[in-house]
Amino acid sequence: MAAALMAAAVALAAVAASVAAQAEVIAINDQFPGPLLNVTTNENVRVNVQNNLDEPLLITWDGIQMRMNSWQDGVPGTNCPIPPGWNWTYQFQLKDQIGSFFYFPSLGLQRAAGGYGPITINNRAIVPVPFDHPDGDITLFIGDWYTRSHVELRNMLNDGKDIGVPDAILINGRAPYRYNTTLVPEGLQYEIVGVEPGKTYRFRVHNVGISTSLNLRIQNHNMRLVEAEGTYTNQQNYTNLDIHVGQSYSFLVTMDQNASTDYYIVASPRMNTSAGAARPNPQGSFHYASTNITQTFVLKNEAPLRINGKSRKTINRISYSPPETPLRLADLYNLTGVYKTDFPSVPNNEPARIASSALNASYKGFLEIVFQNNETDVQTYHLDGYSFFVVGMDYGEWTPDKRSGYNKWDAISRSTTQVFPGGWTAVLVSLDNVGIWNLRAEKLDNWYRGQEVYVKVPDPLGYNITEMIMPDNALYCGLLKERQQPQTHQSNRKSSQAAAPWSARLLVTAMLIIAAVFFS
Ligand SMILES: *[C@@H]1O[C@H](CO)[C@@H](O)[C@H](O)[C@H]1NC(C)=O
Ligand SMILES: *[C@@H]1O[C@H](CO)[C@@H](O)[C@H](O)[C@H]1NC(C)=O
Ligand SMILES: *[C@@H]1O[C@H](CO)[C@@H](O)[C@H](O)[C@H]1NC(C)=O
Ligand SMILES: *[C@@H]1O[C@H](CO)[C@@H](O)[C@H](O)[C@H]1NC(C)=O
Ligand SMILES: *[C@@H]1O[C@H](CO)[C@@H](O)[C@H](O)[C@H]1NC(C)=O
Ligand SMILES: *[C@@H]1O[C@H](CO)[C@@H](O)[C@H](O)[C@H]1NC(C)=O
Ligand SMILES: *[C@@H]1O[C@H](CO)[C@@H](O)[C@H](O)[C@H]1NC(C)=O
Ligand SMILES: *[C@@H]1O[C@H](CO)[C@@H](O)[C@H](O)[C@H]1NC(C)=O
Ligand SMILES: *[C@@H]1O[C@H](CO)[C@@H](O)[C@H](O)[C@H]1NC(C)=O
Ligand SMILES: *[C@@H]1O[C@H](CO)[C@@H](O)[C@H](O)[C@H]1NC(C)=O
Ligand SMILES: *[C@H]1O[C@H](CO)[C@@H](O)[C@H](O)[C@H]1NC(C)=O
Repeated sequence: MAAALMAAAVALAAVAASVAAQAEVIAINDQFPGPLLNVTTNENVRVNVQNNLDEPLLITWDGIQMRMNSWQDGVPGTNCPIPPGWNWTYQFQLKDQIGSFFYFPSLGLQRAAGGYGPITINNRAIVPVPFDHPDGDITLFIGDWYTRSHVELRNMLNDGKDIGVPDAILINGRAPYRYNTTLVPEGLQYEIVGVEPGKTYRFRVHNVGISTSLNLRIQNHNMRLVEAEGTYTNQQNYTNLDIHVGQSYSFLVTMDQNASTDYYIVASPRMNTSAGAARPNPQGSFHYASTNITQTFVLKNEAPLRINGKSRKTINRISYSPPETPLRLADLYNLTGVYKTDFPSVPNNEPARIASSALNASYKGFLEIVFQNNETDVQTYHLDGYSFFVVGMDYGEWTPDKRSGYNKWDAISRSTTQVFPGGWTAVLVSLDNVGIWNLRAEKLDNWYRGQEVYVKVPDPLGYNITEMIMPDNALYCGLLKERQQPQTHQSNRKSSQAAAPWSARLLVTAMLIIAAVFFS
């Protein structure tokens, strides 16, 4: 007999009813969540993205490092948006990475409508994994959900309004199980995960929501944490774990309970979190503690500030505004005036302003970033192009003497970290990846309102030596739009039949067709 795990995402108020109504979501190859990109370390990946939305699109690869190749990062600082009806082929190598990641649309709050899917990078067969091969692999996307469309949410933010509280928590795009007949209306489709007694499964869990930290548990089952965003951890057991927006974890779960009943998988909102979250430890590799810090950025976020009558989010009083010309392209074409590398590296009390400003970092340096959260809710920050060592976290104001309390031995290396309310988080980054890299708030509404900055890591040797050259198919826009050749395209939903997933081992090829579909 096989027990089932039922996703009992907790409904947030009695509004789950609206989830039952058909919602327009961004689907990939007609799927929501999108298809798995199942790849192996060092493989070359080619993904053709066909944009069948009626708005511009970029897909970004959360946690994939794009070594020396920010051209493929899929954020507006490095790539021109793929116009509606056009397709664009991403091509990159998965250098030395393993683990559980995800892709998502990076523009205009589109992730609030879906458009995300899993990326699994497997070890090469000869590389040992620090646990027995699990009997199965299960991906869970958890996240809050608004019944308003991403366009409505975007308009609210543009008008300076708050988007309010979410309407539901979804697991794998599905509504909650009817755990309470008052809270959850009947007839909703919920997620069921079929499992067999005695077997051990690897659960890869991603919080792809907009703004809510979630607590995950599997009724009566132990969750053994084994991976956080590409790093194997010291294996610790949890009955539940907080997963903040944008974070990814893998757990091993053994089906050791009575198989004659089903068990809930519960993702419930954490409105008020404590620092008692996971402090996982990696299998140590890089000796970060013996390296001297060469540069420090202290980045402080504050409650939304009004700038030009609009409610904006800031870091060090700058609310980022993406220029129409990607920063990386502006540099390549020697265009001045597109952005400045004058982002303040420490907090200040200047009047808040909207600007296209980047942080200047030096290649081969060893960077300390301190995130200071001056707000009353948890923040999460993600850095593209790197993983960083999370060496310290505490309440109160960071001061240089806090360095003496850093974890110098076994800090976790990951790409997304939480920063607790009124607290700080310190991370160390070895700047070994040339390019222009997005450092962003993972909470979508904050990100959209300017809580991000690009970190420029220039190559002192120049273009085409350490850094890869611009790909032939790069799109042009903004000040460079005259260079863009028109694209002939066949935009049709039928082409999703052609979505051949994987072919050769070394060159993994995928086609992602992004479209808005009605999903019930
Ligand atoms: C992913 O690829 C690995 C290695 O090739 C394979 O063992 C595994 O079965 C694949 N998983 C899925 C879900 O296709
Ligand atoms: C269902 O939720 C309602 C509203 O929160 C609550 O009053 C009720 O006790 C719950 N029912 C059960 C069986 O938990
Ligand atoms: C975690 O639980 C498993 C059984 O599920 C046990 O074998 C293991 O020793 C536990 N690990 C720790 C660190 O407690
Ligand atoms: C499993 O649960 C069923 C129903 O509650 C019960 O009859 C059975 O004895 C239980 N089995 C074990 C091994 O506990
Ligand atoms: C770090 O700085 C200390 C003191 O300035 C110096 O003695 C040490 O050699 C440096 N370490 C490295 C790895 O450069
Ligand atoms: C930009 O400037 C560099 C250095 O002066 C020069 O080598 C390069 O050709 C220029 N690029 C363009 C596109 O003009
Ligand atoms: C940025 O850093 C590079 C290399 O470290 C340096 O050459 C350049 O002058 C810096 N630019 C600014 C504006 O600080
Ligand atoms: C925000 O910063 C001010 C000034 O440093 C400080 O007084 C206040 O306690 C901070 N609030 C939080 C929540 O961090
Ligand atoms: C890049 O370098 C390679 C090898 O030196 C050379 O063949 C190629 O023409 C260069 N490409 C560009 C765009 O500079
Ligand atoms: C993608 O664009 C290329 C180049 O413009 C074109 O040849 C191809 O037909 C397009 N593919 C689809 C599916 O539209
Ligand atoms: C959570 O919120 C409650 C009241 O809303 C407050 O008393 C408490 O200090 C908060 N805890 C944290 C860790 O922010």
